Amino acid sequence: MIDDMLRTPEAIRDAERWTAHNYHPLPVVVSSAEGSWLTDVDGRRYLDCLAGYSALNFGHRHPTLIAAAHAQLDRLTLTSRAFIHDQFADFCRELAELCRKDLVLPMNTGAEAVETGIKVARKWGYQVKGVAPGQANIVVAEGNFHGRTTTIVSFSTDPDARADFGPFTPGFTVVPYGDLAALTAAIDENTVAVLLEPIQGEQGVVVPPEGYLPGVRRVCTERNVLFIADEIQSGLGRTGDTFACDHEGVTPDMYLLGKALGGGIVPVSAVAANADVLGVLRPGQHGSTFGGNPLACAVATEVVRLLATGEFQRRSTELGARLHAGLRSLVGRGLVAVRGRGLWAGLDIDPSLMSGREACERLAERGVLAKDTHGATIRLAPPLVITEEEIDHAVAQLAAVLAG
Ligand code: IF1
Repeated sequence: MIDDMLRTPEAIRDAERWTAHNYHPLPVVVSSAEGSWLTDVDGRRYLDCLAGYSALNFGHRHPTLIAAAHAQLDRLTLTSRAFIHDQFADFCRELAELCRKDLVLPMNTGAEAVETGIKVARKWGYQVKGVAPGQANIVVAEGNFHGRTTTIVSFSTDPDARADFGPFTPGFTVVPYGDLAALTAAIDENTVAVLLEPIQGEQGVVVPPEGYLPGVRRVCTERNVLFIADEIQSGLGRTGDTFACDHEGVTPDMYLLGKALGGGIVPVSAVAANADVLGVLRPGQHGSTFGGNPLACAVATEVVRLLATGEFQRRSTELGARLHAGLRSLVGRGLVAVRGRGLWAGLDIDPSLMSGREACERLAERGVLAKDTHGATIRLAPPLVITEEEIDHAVAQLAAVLAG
């Protein structure tokens, strides 16, 4: 009886009727949210342990970010890059300073930042490194996830991401993730860049061996190859540092940023690099209608200022230690392995118990939202505003799900 009265089933049917089925969402219809908590159309509350795949690092509707959005909405929202606006310089300067780089190129989605990085690396290769025209190659990793455009899936190793989307963009060499020898061997005279996630998110929060990223940095310097770090999911406080590369003191030639840069309010992405790299671009060679728009800049500038305090990096480190301690206590009690750093974890569930999807469905029934990646692996990435009590609650619900 109560189920007949719930609005959720009707809202799900309506959504499914009018959209392409490129997702298989959990049967949850969210209507409002604040901090780490979501409320569905029937008033049920859920603890958000996905945080928009790390786009909600500061929680839902962080008051400082919402206030910046409201103020800008009442002043100016879009100019295109045909003109300059009064939010632009502050955003680019403060993000460049956070990245310790000379320049920033603002875009909108993560994939656009990745595509921008690929184009800039190729142009740098031809104009600065002297690679033969049309011969540039970029080394990437097995298990990579960098977005969904045709060029990006051209170097994906996920059959579902590639099937029937060809023909593909050439110029990419795939090597095993974490294997420095294989990466070094793959670099030749036409290699312009190495593109890596410092921690592979979609692959299941896979942390590379200690020393791998410093090794990549060293090899790229020695071979005059750009090290491009895709920090779109791993960056901006998620792992306990501003950037995941910071953990081993590695500075890439190019940061690719997105997701949380927009504060969970507007899509904001960016490429940050020094002038000898981003300086290869001239007017008319690259751009975007919405890239660096006033609303995006107003919100993202406040995001950069929140990160500049170090508060969210400290929270991710301290609360992440609590999360990982709780998760490790479940190894052998339904979990096979736990990976990750800070408030970011990949969990391998004993596949004989249930799939990752089933675990997420059962967690949702218990008021905790998470997302499976592949098979029996789920990822936990709560907002960095989560509390100790909420972490303990999430771990307790997971333990109950695993215990059946
Ligand atoms: C979906 C995955 C995560 C990313 C990294 C670039 C991008 C992403 C490291 C592109 C985006 C999103 C895409 C979204 C779900 C989510 C995802 F499951 F797809 F793989 F997080 F792991 N680099 N990841 O993680 O950024 O263009 O989406 O802004 O496509 O379902 P975007």
